[in-house]
Amino acid sequence: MAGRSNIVVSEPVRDALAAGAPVVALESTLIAHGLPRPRNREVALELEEQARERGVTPATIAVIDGVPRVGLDEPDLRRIADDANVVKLSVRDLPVACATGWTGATTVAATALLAARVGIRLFATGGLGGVHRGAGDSFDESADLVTLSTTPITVVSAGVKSILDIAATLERLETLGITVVGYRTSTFPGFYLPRTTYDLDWRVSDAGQVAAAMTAADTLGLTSAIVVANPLPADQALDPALHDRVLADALAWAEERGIRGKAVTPFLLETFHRETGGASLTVNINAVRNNVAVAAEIALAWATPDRATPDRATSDRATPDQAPQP
Ligand code: PSU
Ligand code: MN
Repeated sequence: MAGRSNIVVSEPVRDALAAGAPVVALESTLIAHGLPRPRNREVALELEEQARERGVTPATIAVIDGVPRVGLDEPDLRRIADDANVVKLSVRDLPVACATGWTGATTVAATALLAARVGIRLFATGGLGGVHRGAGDSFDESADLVTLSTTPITVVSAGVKSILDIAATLERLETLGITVVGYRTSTFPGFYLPRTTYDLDWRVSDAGQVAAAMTAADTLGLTSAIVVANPLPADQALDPALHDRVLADALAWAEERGIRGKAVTPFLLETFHRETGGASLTVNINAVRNNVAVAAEIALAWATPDRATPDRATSDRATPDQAPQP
């Protein structure tokens, strides 16, 4: 089986990386287990197209027949979207999937790891995994967090979904040394809703500032991720009353049915899509699209040879959000 676990980089992605051209990684669990078929396949293709239209090479990542692939061709992308046997792979699953020739979709954790291994610096997703409600008893915290603490990649997400314990997730991001910046916001976004009640320490006003922070992180020798929290525009949000009702039901049903482990997140997402009559699905897709747009902007800024350095960015500094002075 030697060689099975070598990461295979598609030709367009390899060429872009070799040329220093902008590349954005895309995850496949969101396609296989986060969105319903057949809409998921259209979204997978649309997201790639959206990156290309901006002059950025998309690299959707998955494990196909035991081979970790960075950049999927269309048949593989379709397979990830259409095939109900595609499993959900976090980092700890990768060795076994590779050894046994399995096909699976990669979570934020596994996608970030594979992307960083081949030198990709930008990654767009929907929402990160995080600390689940009741984690004090269940210990259910996504491996996304711990992987991002040791993976040098910039992840654009619309925050985390309210299915999680948002406050605990933010605390863990802090403990794990993961940099978090609000993209044109000082408030952590709530995925379906543009804002939560949680303030962020840092806000950035453009893609160049994120690229400058990446440069600074490299200079400092940091090997942790930067999370760019990118809120959905207010007019695209889910109705808050509908959101609250469905959230309460979804959490109660997960508990009643004893849903555990890696099944929890897909169960909650599917329940949301069904119980909102598809409204949460539209919001979800819009959020991912927004994140691809911002990740593409940052990738372009990062690939520009004269990108802002931390020194040169001083005229337009990222602003620490300070408590009002007495
Ligand atoms: N959160 C979402 N949508 C998703 C996921 C998370 O809003 O599709 C997916 C991502 O792939 C993420 C994974 O990495 O679920 C986290 O799963 P778990 O909670 O089992 O670690
Ligand atoms: Mn979990």
